[in-house]
Amino acid sequence: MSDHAPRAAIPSRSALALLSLLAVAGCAAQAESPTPSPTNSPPAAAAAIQGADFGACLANIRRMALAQGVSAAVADNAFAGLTPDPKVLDLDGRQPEFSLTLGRYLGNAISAERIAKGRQMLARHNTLLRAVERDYGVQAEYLVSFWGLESGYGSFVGDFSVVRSVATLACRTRRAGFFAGETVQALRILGANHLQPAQMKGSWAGAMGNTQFMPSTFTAHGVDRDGDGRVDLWNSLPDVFASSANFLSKVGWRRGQASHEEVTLPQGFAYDKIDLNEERTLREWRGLGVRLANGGALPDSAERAAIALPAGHRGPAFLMLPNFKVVMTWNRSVLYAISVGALARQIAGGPGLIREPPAEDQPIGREAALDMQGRLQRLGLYGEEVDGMIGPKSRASLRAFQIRAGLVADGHPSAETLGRLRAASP
Ligand SMILES: [Ca+2]
Repeated sequence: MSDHAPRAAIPSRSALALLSLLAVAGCAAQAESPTPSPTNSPPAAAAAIQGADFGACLANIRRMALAQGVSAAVADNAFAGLTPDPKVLDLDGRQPEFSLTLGRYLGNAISAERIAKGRQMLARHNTLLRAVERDYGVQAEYLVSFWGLESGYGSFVGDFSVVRSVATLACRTRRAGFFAGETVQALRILGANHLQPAQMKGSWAGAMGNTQFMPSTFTAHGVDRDGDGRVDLWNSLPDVFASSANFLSKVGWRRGQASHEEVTLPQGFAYDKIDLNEERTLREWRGLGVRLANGGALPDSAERAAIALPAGHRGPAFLMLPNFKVVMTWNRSVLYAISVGALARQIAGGPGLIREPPAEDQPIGREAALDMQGRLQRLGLYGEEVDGMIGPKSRASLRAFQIRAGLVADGHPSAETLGRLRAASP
């Protein structure tokens, strides 16, 4: 996942977070063309923050922090002897080489063990979870699901110094503006919650605690549920669940609703009606022959939703309900959002996927994506930049090719479609 504000969490280097990082490409493949990151500062703005050296950069951030009410004592204590962290820069420089398929992503995110532990946690913390659910309207199983996906129920929360990580990223990368802001927020957290910098641990990119909140999400949405006078996302489960629920409720969570439903599409379905931005009412989808995957009818409702086919027409189809978009505010990856809903459902005792992703689905690497775009371009079907990122324009071009070749026009770069494309455009 890339650093889209206002996302709650960005990747730690824990196993799942690595998965989430890899999902950036998956996200781009499923969702939208890679959005220009709002965190890339224009060069002049970055230079103004970064100054001549690390010390000058910290002095600039200190000035910003003091203007936002951080005390000089807190800033000086946090910045004393601070040096850039080379490990953070190394991890930041690594780019994902391929996007994960739905099958691989879900296999990594939702193990039998994670479901079992989630059910245990739901039972163990039931009173607290139900009280938070009552107050914020976010179902307990979703709170547990986010917790499981973000930190393995608190088992991996990151061991990097958050202040050092975000200051390093502010002072040594192109995302100076975003991470300078995160550094200021990290200092505010230290001051408001009476923490020592060494106690504030997180992922290499500054995501903290059981919820893996970035500092700005922490200050905007953190809740002191247990009433001890500080927000503690590392050790207090009341604070953890209430903060997650508060974030989700503020970005529009609809009380009691699921984030997605698995559906089936009828024979001969016009797959070109499907894209992440192609919303129709449930009534219209019902009229087009879409049914719940368990065989039930879709409700005759004016609620609008799009359908996702993250593994193409041979894989499962998902009706993305309004709460799906809320989950994508937390993390802008379609595969992450599907995982949150699928894990929540199973934690609550519901079924897994009814239709499994096709086993032969292969991840598309950057090289293969470049190759695909080049071939579509030579066929006159693709007029955009050949950039190795599969977004809506690439999918639309691939659909045009599939229609021409008599294939199902799902826009999915399956092995079959890519094989036909290679034959058609040597
Ligand atoms: Ca507290």
